[in-house]
Amino acid sequence: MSRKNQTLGEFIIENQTSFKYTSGELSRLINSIRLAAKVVNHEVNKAGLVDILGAFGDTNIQGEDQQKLDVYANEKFIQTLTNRNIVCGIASEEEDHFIAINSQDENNQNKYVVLIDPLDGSSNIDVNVSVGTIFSVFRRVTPIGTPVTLEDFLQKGNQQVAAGYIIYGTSTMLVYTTGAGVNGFTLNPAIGAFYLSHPDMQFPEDGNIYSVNEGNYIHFPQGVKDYIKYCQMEEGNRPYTSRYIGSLVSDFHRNMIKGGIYIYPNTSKNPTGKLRLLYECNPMAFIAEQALGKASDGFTRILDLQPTELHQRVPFFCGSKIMVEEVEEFMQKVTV
Ligand code: AHM
Ligand code: MG
Repeated sequence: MSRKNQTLGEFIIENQTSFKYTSGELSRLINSIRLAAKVVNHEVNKAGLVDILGAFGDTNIQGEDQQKLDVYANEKFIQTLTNRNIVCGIASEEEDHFIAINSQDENNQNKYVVLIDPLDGSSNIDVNVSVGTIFSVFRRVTPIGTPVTLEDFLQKGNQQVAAGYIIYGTSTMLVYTTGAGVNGFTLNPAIGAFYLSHPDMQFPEDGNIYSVNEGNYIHFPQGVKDYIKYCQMEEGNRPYTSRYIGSLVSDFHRNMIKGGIYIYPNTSKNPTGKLRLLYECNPMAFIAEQALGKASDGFTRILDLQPTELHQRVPFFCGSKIMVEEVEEFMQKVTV
């Protein structure tokens, strides 16, 4: 059972046997993510001190500016997972295509693929606001010892074996699940160790925080417009409080602790939404459900969506169970 003040290393060892496919491989994978997180954390923390800010002059497949730290974080996570020979494939929000690892080596017996958003919310770096890393882990579906294919990455979210995020905030935390609840670990920077600070994290069943970029209101579907008016109405525990950082990991983390809902709907500008199913929505949905919350695209459970492409975007409604169910009702009432 989990104990406060346990280090992440101890926790991983202690809980390894409770994982149904126990072979140590997943534990090594989480360990590598822990290591890369510390390296990226070091760099993120000194972002204000060194001349590392500003656009890299490159754009990713979605046509967005990449910041230098995005590139750095992307490299560090890929390098760590590749060098330690732990996974057979990686897909990253910052890479156009998935990466097959040791695909020529038929002795490569690794069975996991990782999908990662190395530095989410990176437009916040320049203004000293929290950013995060999000990761998602699947068992490959193609035979072990053969090169991975797209099929290994386009699995439904309900097949995830682990997912987590790192939040580079006032403290740096690593929060993850392997399908048996959600645990949060806080980095003690003096020692360089993550300690179990938030065992068995759970969303309050209901909440009073709504997090949405209301500046896009005019472009929202009618169901979301109606829901926002409902949030602002004086009745029961309403009006709710509006809190929006614009950094998914931070908004999600706050809402999981305090009770709330995060919304990024489809808009007339982004008809399929902004967030990526594979790198952002699936892992956050898995964590949300493991923390007794809910995640939906307004109509369907996120984890039941069949991905069709690596960089697919979906509308995202995620948070306290009752709040997500309420917004789904509003979405389903209107079809426009
Ligand atoms: P990114 O992957 O380009 O960083 O974008 C994802 C981020 C989320 O962290 C955040 O919730 C959202 O985009 C904010 O978008 P907007 O500025 O449109 O409100
Ligand atoms: Mg992102």
